[in-house]
Amino acid sequence: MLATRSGVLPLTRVAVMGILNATPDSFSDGGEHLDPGRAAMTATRMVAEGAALLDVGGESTRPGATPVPAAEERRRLLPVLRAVRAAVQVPIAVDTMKAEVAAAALDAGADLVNDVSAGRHDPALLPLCAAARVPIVLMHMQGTPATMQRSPCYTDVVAEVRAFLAERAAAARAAGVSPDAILVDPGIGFGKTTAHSCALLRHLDDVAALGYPVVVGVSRKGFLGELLGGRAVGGRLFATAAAVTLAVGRGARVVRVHDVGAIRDVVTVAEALLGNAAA
Ligand code: PMM
Repeated sequence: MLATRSGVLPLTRVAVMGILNATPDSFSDGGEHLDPGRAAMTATRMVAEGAALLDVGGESTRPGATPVPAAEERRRLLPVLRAVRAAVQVPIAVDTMKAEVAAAALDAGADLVNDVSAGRHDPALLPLCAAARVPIVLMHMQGTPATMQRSPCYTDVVAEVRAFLAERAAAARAAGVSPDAILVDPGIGFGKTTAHSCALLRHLDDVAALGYPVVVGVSRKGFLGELLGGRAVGGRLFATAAAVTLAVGRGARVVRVHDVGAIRDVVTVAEALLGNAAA
């Protein structure tokens, strides 16, 4: 169960998190949602299609992306966030590594923080989440978005990601974040080869065994394109569906996706096949 200011997500069923990037350069929806009115329309559609929560970000973390100053991130994010907040009632996560941006987003109506650096980029972020009593997603990444895909290297990717997430969850708790307010994410594609991403999905149950709800983001990602011989971003929906099905089978509780309607169906059927009680 995940308690937020905009309501409780039981997480007895897998929650679909709809992605809204208020960025000019995200790898798959870059530029689409910089306009607040358009973003609000997309948010409304995603909720109608079954999104239990949304993820709004103002800084692209695609491989090779250059960092965005906090002022620019706020300038992109806040008008979109306010419009989305006015349009929908589901919990909204703010996808940021910066405490300053997260604080402004929480003021503008965000309910939780999604930090791809797991609190390492900005030491003020975990204390902020603790003080504001908001949940946080802690994601694994090797390196930084600018460099992470140059030469990802692990001895045992599953054990290392799991140990990292355990350490970051302990850091969050030490900063005062409630254990019930922590989610973990193996960071598919963040400093990982295709083989690393596949191994993490295959052994996602090892990550789930940490005891925190697991968030997984596979939607339209590069490893799926590589598995399909270099398929472009727009042709990766069925690949996303396959990866989501496996992730649900291995214990994911939240799936972060662009194509909410299609993936909501995928999750519903996957849960029924698995015999998940509430499906
Ligand atoms: N992936 C992206 C951005 N933020 N956050 C979490 N928790 N997990 C992810 O896998 C993740 C993320 C990059 O994908 P996008 O450009 O489609 O947003």
